[in-house]
Amino acid sequence: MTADRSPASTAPVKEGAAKRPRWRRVAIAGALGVLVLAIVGVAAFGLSGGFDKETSQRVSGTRTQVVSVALVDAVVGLDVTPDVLKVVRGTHVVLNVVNEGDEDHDLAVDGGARTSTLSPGQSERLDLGRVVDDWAAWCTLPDHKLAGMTLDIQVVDPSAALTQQTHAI
Ligand SMILES: [Cu+2]
Repeated sequence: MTADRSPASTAPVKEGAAKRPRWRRVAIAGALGVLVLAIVGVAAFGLSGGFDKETSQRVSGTRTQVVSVALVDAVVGLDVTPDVLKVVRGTHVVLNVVNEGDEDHDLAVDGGARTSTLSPGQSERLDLGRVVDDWAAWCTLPDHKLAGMTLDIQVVDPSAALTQQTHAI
């Protein structure tokens, strides 16, 4: 009983009382740190397009090139895959537009062909003819373009390496 009243036993109580605010400061700092990391993480995630990867595809050839274009919404968010289609000047391109999403989408080429509104699973081909100009294409459903449902069609000139490749074939 007397041992409990000794200074030695009261000292840890004081120490504990002094430690409490420090523990709280550490906890608050830790929580803030986690919050900052979470915000930075979400921002980076958003800037990088979420789960979506910026995909680019290049097509060329003397014959008509059929390019699969996926309209997606689940998991990755509203997107068109590929995001960028590089077409070697003069290549005849047909887009095989497939709605792989869970809601209606379409694809309209600026001043050109456009698909009808496609239900999930539906597809439609768009014949772009011989591509000699850059074109933008997007989903015309409300806010879908803004949310990232765009396809950039860029005309590129054949590189030496590609010409070699064509000769090899
Ligand atoms: Cu859409």
